[in-house]
Amino acid sequence: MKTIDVCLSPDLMHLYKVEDRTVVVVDILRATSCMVTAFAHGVESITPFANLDMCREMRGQGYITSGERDGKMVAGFDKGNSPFEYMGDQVRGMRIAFTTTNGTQAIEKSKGAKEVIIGSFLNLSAVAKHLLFSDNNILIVCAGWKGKVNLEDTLFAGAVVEKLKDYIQPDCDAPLAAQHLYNLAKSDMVKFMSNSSHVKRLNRLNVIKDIEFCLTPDQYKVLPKLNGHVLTL
Ligand code: 3SL
Repeated sequence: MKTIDVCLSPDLMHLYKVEDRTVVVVDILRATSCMVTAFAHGVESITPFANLDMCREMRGQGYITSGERDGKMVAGFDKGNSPFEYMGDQVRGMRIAFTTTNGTQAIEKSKGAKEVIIGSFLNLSAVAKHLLFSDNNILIVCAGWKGKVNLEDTLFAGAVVEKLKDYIQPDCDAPLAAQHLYNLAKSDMVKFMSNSSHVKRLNRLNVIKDIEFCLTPDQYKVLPKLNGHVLTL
């Protein structure tokens, strides 16, 4: 039986061997939710950057620049980090250079994996289906917040474990903890999340509708994958 593990913070990546695994990178609030939304609305590619200045340099090269630092849109960038900025025809056919406080850092640390895919509640079933039919062992990498563990990414990891529980073997206790947490939260994830640190942070920035949307499962069927340094479908 293939195995699943959950890396609860990118700062713990040194504990995991990724060469033989499919890595699912998740940053529910809000980087990977934005990426999934953008692909569902026809974006051509997203190039993730850990470094802000490298991302900014792409602006004159046929890319739109997107992302945030500490939740706020970067001055001079074209777009911020709300999924509602990546809907409709506003991104169709575009190439996006994207940098965020945690999400794109987690992608950077996952390079070197056999396969890197992008997960969110918005494409939860597409992620689970892909993992089910792949032979690779699985590692879910939670973006967290500046090295600290967060609830929302852990809940997503738990949702994947719950969906695949009859077909996978947990590698340690993190998948089991995440699964228990998800089962406690699943009947009302918005309520469960109301005291979480990032929800409080985002509430201060007035983005309540982003939180509700990002916690809604299965809005889209797309599955972004990393090819070299670029995310495509
Ligand atoms: O850290 C990230 O990658 C972001 O998703 C954080 S925020 O939701 O935009 O604050």
